[in-house]
Amino acid sequence: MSQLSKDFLWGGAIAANQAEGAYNVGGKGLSLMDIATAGKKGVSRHFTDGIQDHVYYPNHDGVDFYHHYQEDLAMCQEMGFRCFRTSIAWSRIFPHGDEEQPNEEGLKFYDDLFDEMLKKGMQPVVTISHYEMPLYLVKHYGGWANRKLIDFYLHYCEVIFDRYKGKVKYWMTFNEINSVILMPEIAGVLDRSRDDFIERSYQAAHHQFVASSQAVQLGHKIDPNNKIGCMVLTLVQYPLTAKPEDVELAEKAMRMKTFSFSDIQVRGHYPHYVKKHVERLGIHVHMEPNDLEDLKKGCVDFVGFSYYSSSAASSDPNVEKTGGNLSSGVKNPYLETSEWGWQIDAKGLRYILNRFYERYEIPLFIVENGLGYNDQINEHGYIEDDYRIAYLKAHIEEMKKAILDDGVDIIGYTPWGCIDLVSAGTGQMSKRYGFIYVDRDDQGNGTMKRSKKKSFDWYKQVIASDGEKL
Ligand code: BGP
Repeated sequence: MSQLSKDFLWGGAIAANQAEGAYNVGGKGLSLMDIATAGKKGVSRHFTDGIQDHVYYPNHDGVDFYHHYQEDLAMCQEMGFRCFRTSIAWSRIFPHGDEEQPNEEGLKFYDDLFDEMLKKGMQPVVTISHYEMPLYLVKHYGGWANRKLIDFYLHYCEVIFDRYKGKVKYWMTFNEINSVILMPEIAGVLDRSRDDFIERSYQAAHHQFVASSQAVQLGHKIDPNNKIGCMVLTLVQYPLTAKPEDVELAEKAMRMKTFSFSDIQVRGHYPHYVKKHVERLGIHVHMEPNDLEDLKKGCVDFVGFSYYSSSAASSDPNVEKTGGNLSSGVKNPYLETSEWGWQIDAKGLRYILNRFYERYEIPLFIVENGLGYNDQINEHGYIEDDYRIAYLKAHIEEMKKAILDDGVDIIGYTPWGCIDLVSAGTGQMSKRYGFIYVDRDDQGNGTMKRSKKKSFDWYKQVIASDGEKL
């Protein structure tokens, strides 16, 4: 038997700032991402102070999910989605982030969106903050380095937990929480030239951990049915050779870049190796008396994570480095590489699923996985994305082995960018992930018309057969 259970949550994932567009509609304030995705470098470019009039920002329009969601969800329903992952744009609910009263128009938008999902048989899976903190909090408070952010975030959480009670059950507190250290700008910690940049980044991380643990407690109090997870970017690294130094380096990278974040959120305390690391950095992270108690009380219910690629670790400084999602590993000669230099490794998914599960023994949720590709339309106006089908098929096969052969408990699978959207890393449309094509290019031309790629019908049969027909 190679079918998965009927309640396995097959679906897809997007994020507000990369899909919704309508960046200044409905009372929405500016978010940090509204000034960060212009040009070719996406989130890694320098953050400007505000909108530059002469620059085109692809995510200001996104794929206009804000106005197209009914049509988009109808297509997802046709594929048989049982869940749909998106995020709430914090700045739609609190345009500045520090207000007392929420913006009713923003709340109403997500009410309608979640109602539409439920009507179409999809469980909403909601990321509370997917890189989209209000810009005002960055400019006036210094982002997450400021402790006040905990209260603002908690107030936001309280409002949305109350409002969407009974509609949303699955939540994640911060998208790829490791980005707070790997790319602190995403948490509003700016200015790398300052001496205290690293200290502020670790302080910001501590604040996010405390905020997440308080949000978990609050979410459970408001609705005991809520399932609240962390969301970690998995940076799988293998030793390049069997040389003990390489093994040691790979293990260290796994610990520091991936497990340190999930360890804190799942186990509720700072692990010994993180304490040592902070000590070695010679920085001081300020903690309030109840912080450690909060971490303990606010352990997450599941581990949500993204997985795209893996890399290798080598003690040889001359070995070629590889690209990847905030990865700093070296090239693995046994793997193929995507157009953007991300190494493709389906077996790495089974590996990380097993590592997580043996470590924590709580349910896992694969909330991002997929292949970014510059799709070309053929002479019949169709996209034959066999490369995407091959990528997803191989990953689903490994996921199935983890479930059926290894006994790992997995809630669901939501491939990233199920509808084409603006890439976070490049800030452009041309790095596409979708089953659904959106007619929009990097310069902002196109009708926004939706159409099915070949992978659309393929994924539909995967879901209809409970993962049997790949
Ligand atoms: C993850 C982010 C997503 C998404 C994805 C793909 O890090 O959570 O927002 O963008 O990576 O990355 P990219 O858009 O750079 O191809």
